[in-house]
Amino acid sequence: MTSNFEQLESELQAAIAAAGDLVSLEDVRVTALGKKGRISELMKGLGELPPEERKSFGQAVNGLKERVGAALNERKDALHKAEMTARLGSEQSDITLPPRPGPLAEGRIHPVSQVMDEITEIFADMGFAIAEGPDIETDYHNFTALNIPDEHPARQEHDTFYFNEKEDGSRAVLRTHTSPVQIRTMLGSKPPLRIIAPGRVYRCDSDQTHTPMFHQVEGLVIDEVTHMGHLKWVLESFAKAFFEVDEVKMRFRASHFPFTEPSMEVDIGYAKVGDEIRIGEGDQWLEILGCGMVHPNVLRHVGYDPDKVQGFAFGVGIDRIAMLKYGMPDLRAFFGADLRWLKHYGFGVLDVPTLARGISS
Ligand code: 2U9
Repeated sequence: MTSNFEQLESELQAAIAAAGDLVSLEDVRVTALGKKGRISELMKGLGELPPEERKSFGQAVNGLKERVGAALNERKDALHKAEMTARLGSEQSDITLPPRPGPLAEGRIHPVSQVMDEITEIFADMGFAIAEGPDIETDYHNFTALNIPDEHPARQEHDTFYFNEKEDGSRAVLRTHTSPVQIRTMLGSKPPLRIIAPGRVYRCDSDQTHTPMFHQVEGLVIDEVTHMGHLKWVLESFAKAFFEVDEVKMRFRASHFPFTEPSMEVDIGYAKVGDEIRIGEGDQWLEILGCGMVHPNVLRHVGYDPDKVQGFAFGVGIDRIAMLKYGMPDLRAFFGADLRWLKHYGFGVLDVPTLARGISS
């Protein structure tokens, strides 16, 4: 009996060692341990043995089963490993290659989104937080809190889209500027504040340079010491970073807005060379934004004490500076959903603007 067992064991061990892949190893397992396998068959003879031999026979079969099982597992692990090593050797990938162009490569980022990302990147680098608010506003947040009371001419100048009157006589509006976002932020927090509010705004106006929906980014800084020198530095740094030039000429012209005092409109110097506009050189002027020191009445409306805190604000038309920077002549094309236009002026999805890489490359 013992030699039969030894014979069977060495046969099975040899078959296990000879199995060159997982499929042949499985065949060996079935031959040895399957329901009708050679070791299982041995067990069936147990009942025919005299009772005194059954115990040692059973122990011998179980020992054989265990050793063959362990050898099978060991061989299985070794084959797995070999298979994996072979795959890793044959399926090499070069992780330095650029991503394969898939459907994403076909898509384009709209120039307005790109310019918004560029602007937020520049101001985030200067320590500004991004604030957001609703497109549908109350009359209070859009006008009254900004020192534009009822009957103020600015209400007409803004060409407001009004909603129907509610039962209590109030009327919601589509925000005409992003300034209500700053009002909401001030109402909800204490100074110091340093925020920008990018987003959509709406005015009932439509021609070659105006669309009923357009985009703005406004900024607001409030603390105890901020003055016009800071305002000029921030705007100059912004203009240099945005137009990607080392020097920029800026001109601050006195203006009037109800929410700032004093108020200014800001022009940057440019030269026209052929059809091209070169920012930072030449002696022509282009208006790019409005700004000023926040009006004390605005501070009072949000519960700030104008004798303790002050600050500056500015507003930039995103669509307009996008046209300037990327040479897009017609504002209406921005919202025409023409794929050929988007292919021409749009940006690759992976070209995320960062200051480190160059804001628009
Ligand atoms: C608060 C206080 C003051 C935001 C400002 C301007 C000047 C401005 C225009 C630029 C181009 C609008 O899109 S545009 O036509 N904006 O000239 N905006 S100061 O002043 C604020 C905002 C919020 C609480």
